[in-house]
Amino acid sequence: MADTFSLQRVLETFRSSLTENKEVYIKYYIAGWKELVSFMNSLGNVFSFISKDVICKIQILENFLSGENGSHYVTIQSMVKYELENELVDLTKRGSHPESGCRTLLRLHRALRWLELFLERLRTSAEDSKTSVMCSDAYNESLAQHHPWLIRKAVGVAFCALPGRDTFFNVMNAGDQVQVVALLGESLPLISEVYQITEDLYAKNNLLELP
Ligand code: 1Q0
Repeated sequence: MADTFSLQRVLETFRSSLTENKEVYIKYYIAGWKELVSFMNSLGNVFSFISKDVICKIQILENFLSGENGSHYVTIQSMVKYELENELVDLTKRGSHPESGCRTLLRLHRALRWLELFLERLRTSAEDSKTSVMCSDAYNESLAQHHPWLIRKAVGVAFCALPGRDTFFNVMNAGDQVQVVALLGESLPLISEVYQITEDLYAKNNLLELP
């Protein structure tokens, strides 16, 4: 992973995450999140409680991937099948498998919806739009529904520390604003596709509310 964030690289990792028959490689899904974390870290310490949580979840999934049962964790589809068949998921309340791959990935999956909503707002925003408003609107429509009051408050505080729209466009390292908007237009369908495939898989297996 290079030091400077680039939207292009995020796009490439999410593109690589789709297999020919539309399964999702966990390795690349995680790589996409790592890029986003490196971006978030560059925004300052206010965001470290968020990036710590994401890093922790990435680590759990990486441990599965490099562990003795790693071959079952190649795609999200194979992970779901393996963990369900072997009763490795706490389905209704936390018990003997509090950190299953399925519940861990679900948290990132919900956050991917936030990212999709936020980037779509950014793509279509006017020059004077506020990133904090775009971020919190996207958050309230997605992740907030899964977070308790205290976290929602802390997240609200962090949003106030977000840099402005121009800075966001610059750090994406994808050229001028017209080029960034074009690249966002190219990235979003991919992110949506990865999101939707995961969403359908989790819905089909009744996994959308894992504790
Ligand atoms: C750039 C601004 C970042 C704004 C992030 C918005 C989402 C905030 C949510 C943060 C909650 C973190 C605190 C911990 C919560 C956990 O309790 C919760 C549930 O886990 P668990 O184990 O207790 O059941 N965890 C989560 O819900 C996971 C949350 C992950 C949030 C990931 C946000 C990652 C953002 C990355 C930077 C995106 C930059 C976008 C623009 C870049 C251009 C492509």
